[in-house]
Amino acid sequence: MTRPEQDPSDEPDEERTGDGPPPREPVYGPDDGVELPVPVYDPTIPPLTDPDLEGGGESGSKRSGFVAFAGRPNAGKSTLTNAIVGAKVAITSDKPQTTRRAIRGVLTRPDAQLVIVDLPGVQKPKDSLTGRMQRRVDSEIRDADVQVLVLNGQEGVGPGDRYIASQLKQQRGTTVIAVNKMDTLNRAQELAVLTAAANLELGDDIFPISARKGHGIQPLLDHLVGLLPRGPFFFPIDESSDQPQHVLLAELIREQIIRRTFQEVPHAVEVAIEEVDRPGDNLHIVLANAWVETPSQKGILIGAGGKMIRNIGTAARKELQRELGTKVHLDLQVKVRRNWRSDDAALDRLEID
Ligand SMILES: Nc1nc2c(ncn2[C@@H]2O[C@H](COP(=O)(O)OP(=O)(O)O)[C@@H](O)[C@H]2O)c(=O)[nH]1
Ligand SMILES: [Mg+2]
Repeated sequence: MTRPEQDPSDEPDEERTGDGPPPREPVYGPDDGVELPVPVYDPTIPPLTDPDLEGGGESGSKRSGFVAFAGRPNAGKSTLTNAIVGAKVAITSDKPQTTRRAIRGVLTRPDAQLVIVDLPGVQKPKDSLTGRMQRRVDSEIRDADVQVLVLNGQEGVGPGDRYIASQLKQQRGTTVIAVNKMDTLNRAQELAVLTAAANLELGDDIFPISARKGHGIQPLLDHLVGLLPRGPFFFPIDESSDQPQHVLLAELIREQIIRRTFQEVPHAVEVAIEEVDRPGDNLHIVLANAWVETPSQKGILIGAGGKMIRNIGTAARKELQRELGTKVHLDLQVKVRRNWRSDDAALDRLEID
């Protein structure tokens, strides 16, 4: 198999990382490794066999709609999305800008289809990338049937949350508050953050949860379903996300990069899948490029003696294997493209709109 022609505008500054010595096992941090969300809904009870469900029944008994997650970066919106959907549809990390696209996660149960819109954290735009992200956040919040303000219980309620709350008050939909990371709080802190959440005056629907541990999700979910309008389903019942496969695979690789790098690198990295081949039943070959903005960022990503990129490759390969259900050979190259975050053509190609 040959690698496709490189875009001539790319700088010839690249590094092969797919070959070479066998990768060593990575050292996992607390946030690393193959991490499966806690499923909160068991789709086997009762089975979804009603033909009326497939493609969306018209019978008036079912509810269906869009629920947008708003909140500061790091509040746990993507973790909560995965917990509700019961599959890893969104990547997570403690770095801002982990979520760049509006991802739809779909939960179908016999009585309802809930489409979660997981959004980037609300922030001040500073380049084309963050400008696009913010416009998308605004329009998705406007279009949703229900908005959930996800608060970071560990950090408490701050000016950023008050700003988002003021935006949400202007929306037509119902707003619900989820106070996340309750697993990190003692009684007094719980009380303080729930009081601060109530003072945002977004209504009485405040749910203390732990997205990571799966605590408190079911009551939140039942409440959200009750707020959805009646109507046919929007997605096939076996679909858990609207993301094309190549985008999800690229995101899984980017997750491993941002979890292992610091300072500017997590913001500067984007991953694009160039090719996915399946030469045998039990093997996928994935060719991917990791874009950074400067040679020094590239140096950080490669690491001393290529150690960093080998660790990233090993961890990413495990994620891809879990997702694809086969063995995976991952060929990951690091490339420099200056200012891709301000380059609209690059953002279009990366499908960030
Ligand atoms: N302790 C704790 N950590 C959480 C919880 N939910 C999310 N996190 C962590 O918070 C960080 C940010 O989560 P993420 O879902 O990416 O936040 P987002 O930026 O709002 O999408 C990650 O490191 C998560 O593992 C939780 O309920 N408890
Ligand atoms: Mg996120």
